[in-house]
Amino acid sequence: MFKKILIANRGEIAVRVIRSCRELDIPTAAVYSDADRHSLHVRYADEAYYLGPSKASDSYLRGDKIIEIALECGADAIHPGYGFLAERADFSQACQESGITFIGPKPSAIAAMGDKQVARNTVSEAGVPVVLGTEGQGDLTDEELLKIAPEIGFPLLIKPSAGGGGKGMREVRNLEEMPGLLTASRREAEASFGDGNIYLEKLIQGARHIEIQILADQHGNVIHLGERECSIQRRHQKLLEEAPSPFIGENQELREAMGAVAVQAARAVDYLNAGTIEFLVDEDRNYYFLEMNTRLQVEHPVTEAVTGIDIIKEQIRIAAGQPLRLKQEDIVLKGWAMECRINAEDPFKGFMPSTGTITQSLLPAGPGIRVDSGVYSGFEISPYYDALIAKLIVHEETRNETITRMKRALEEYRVIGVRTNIPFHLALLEDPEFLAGDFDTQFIKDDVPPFSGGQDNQSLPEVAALAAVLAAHQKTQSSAVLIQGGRQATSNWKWLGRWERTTK
Ligand code: MV4
Repeated sequence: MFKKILIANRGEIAVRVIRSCRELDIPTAAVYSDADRHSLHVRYADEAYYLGPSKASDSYLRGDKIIEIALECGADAIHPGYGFLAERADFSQACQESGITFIGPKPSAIAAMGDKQVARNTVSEAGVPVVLGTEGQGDLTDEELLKIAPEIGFPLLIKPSAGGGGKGMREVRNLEEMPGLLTASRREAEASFGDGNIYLEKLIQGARHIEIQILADQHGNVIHLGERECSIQRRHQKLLEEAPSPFIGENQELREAMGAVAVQAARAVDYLNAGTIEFLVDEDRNYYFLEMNTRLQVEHPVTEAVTGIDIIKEQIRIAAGQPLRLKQEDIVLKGWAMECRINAEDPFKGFMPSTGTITQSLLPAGPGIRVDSGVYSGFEISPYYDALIAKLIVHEETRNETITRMKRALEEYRVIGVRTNIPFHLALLEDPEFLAGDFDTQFIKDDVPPFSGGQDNQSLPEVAALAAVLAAHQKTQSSAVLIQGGRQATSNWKWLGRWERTTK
């Protein structure tokens, strides 16, 4: 086993990794930037080393400096978490060359899946279904793409090879508008990724985003841990995830088929460690490989809840060369889990980031509740990193019971000092279509009130219902903010309780 693990990340995920290391009795080293001097991951780790200024490019993206620190402090492994250096083949390579174990896949697998065209070709050759498009044709010019487009058919999507996360993607409805969209997509891809290559795919309408968690060890064992439903997104940012998917539900046959295909896709790139295969699933239950995330994912806890597996411990054991102790038939899904991402942002103002000091953070608790938080009362949220401050994960027997428990937990949750998206989640959990499990990736339409900001829309009945929930919660939050000042912090609870009893 490793002598010491350096965690090349920050926030809730760094804390999460430290917890698993503790339970495995492995000492931890944290790294931090100026803005993170007082962060939770720095407090929880056995040692902490300063990286540099707050900007990610001067701190958490400094792979050279991180490897230097690891060598100096005697860490023999690095856990990258998600984001930052997690999917950089060159960083995985540099670790290897320095004699440090990168807790993740090999550089070759990261690179193969990082190029979306290479990924499509590779998995498609291994028999994995992909959406009809330009696979197997290499990088094409605009002239060639315009010629192929009618064969694929409209509407279609232009996607950047180096993409992911929807950046540079363009929807094309007809040949006439295509030349301009090709230019725009290439320009955005070049600016975002330094790679202007693009390819085409037929647009799948009304699709869900369902992903399969994979574990692969160094002894040729590859298993899957079932699916996660990730269709609830806004501008390609996931907001709520659940396991299992209500679309798959009791359909064990579909789950096993998608799981087997995900294992095939992982094997096609000689995958190692934890990874996720993303699928688009259409209304007729056809599923298509979208991309593979060669890292631990934000939403991994919902899979942990329904499988009972600590995915990070498994990652560490795999990286240390241990064989998986679980076989596919040992994986049994139990109950239902849901995760709400708690972001410091204002859902009433176009989800604008909200920064400042969290004067009070009161976490929900009780049966089936898990909060993975990177903040605490007194913590200052800086504008340098993403808005995720915590993940609220709930586990219960059925989907309905999970939703009831999640609503209870969200109502218990108090964050004072910054705005959060808790009211958004409360409203979502009242939505009839969400409750029925009837939604796709277009479900959150941010051009529609009440989340569009500003416009008056109270005349629409469904929007009025949403707005009522929001208003109630917003009032409790603003009253809490009103009374936050000075030394009165301890009386906030009482005050709030009294306020709620008299006004609700
Ligand atoms: C698609 C698609 C429909 N058809 N590809 C968005 C991000 C990138 N990973 C791929 N994405 C999509 N690719 C075809 N052929 C719809 C999306 C998509 C989407 C996918 C997953 C989750 C949320 C999404 C939101 C909008 C569009």
